[in-house]
Amino acid sequence: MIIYLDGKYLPREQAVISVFDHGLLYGDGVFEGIRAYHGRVFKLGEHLDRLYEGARAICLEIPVTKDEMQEIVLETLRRNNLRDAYIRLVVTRGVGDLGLDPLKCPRPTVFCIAASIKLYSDELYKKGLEVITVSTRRNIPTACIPRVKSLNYLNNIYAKIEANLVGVPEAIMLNAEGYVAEATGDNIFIVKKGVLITPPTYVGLLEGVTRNTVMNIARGKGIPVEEKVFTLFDVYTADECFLTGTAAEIIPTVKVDGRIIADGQPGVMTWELIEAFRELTKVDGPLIYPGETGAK
Ligand code: PXG
Repeated sequence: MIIYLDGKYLPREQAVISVFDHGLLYGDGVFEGIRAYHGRVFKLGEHLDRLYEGARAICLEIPVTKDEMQEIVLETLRRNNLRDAYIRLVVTRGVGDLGLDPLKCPRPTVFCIAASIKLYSDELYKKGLEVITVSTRRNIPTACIPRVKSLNYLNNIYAKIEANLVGVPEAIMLNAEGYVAEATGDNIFIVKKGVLITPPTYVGLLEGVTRNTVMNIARGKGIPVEEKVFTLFDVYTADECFLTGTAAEIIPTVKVDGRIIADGQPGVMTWELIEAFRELTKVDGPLIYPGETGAK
């Protein structure tokens, strides 16, 4: 495995960073999880936009341009001979002293890992997921800003631990007011009377690239889409429910807090969106190996 780290492509054993890196000491930094499908990097522009916006919000100046970063992602994939992959792109505040002041960190650390991916099983997509709501609330937008995909994931990890403890793979998190926000690493959608509904970003959530893609696909199909605040009541009484994220793509959710959603089967609209999403992964994004046509 070859990893990009601060200007170099290094074997895995040599791709190491300092114990004084503030990404490690304080979770000070931003990251992206990106997928490559069929020799193309899906929604790469959208992921890079989010990375650079998050960096700007935390006053972190990324030492490479967006174009250079795109090339870093593509070259890391090429060096690892990958066409289908999960890509982790990370920019930390860099090495500083033991104080938390970011001004003491002269140079951000940039690294990119490309690996093959572990997925939810095909069976889980057919059967649908069981999730619970957890007591850990999503970060309030006036504290650790949920729209920044920062290295501070402890709050979501608390939620994941609660899910692990009862043996379900994901957890729904509410915001401080009790409105549905998202899952620990996925956004949430419900379908009610033919309308596709997801919480607006001001509820306090990450504006997922998959979330936006799904809303665009739905609008293109003439499905009414609403960004609307809702509660667990709306989830329990939904006609369909699913989660979206780069890793999970679109995963039907059929049981929430022990309540069976509708008839307990993945919904018709959910499947329609999954199929359209999978088609889009064949044609969207820059080619990793120029001259190829993408989908085999
Ligand atoms: N909400 C949160 C809190 C996330 O971390 C998403 C939504 C979905 O966003 P995208 O852009 O991927 O549609 C995420 C992203 C994992 C893992 O291993 C998942 C994320 C981040 C880090 C790890 O499951 N999800």
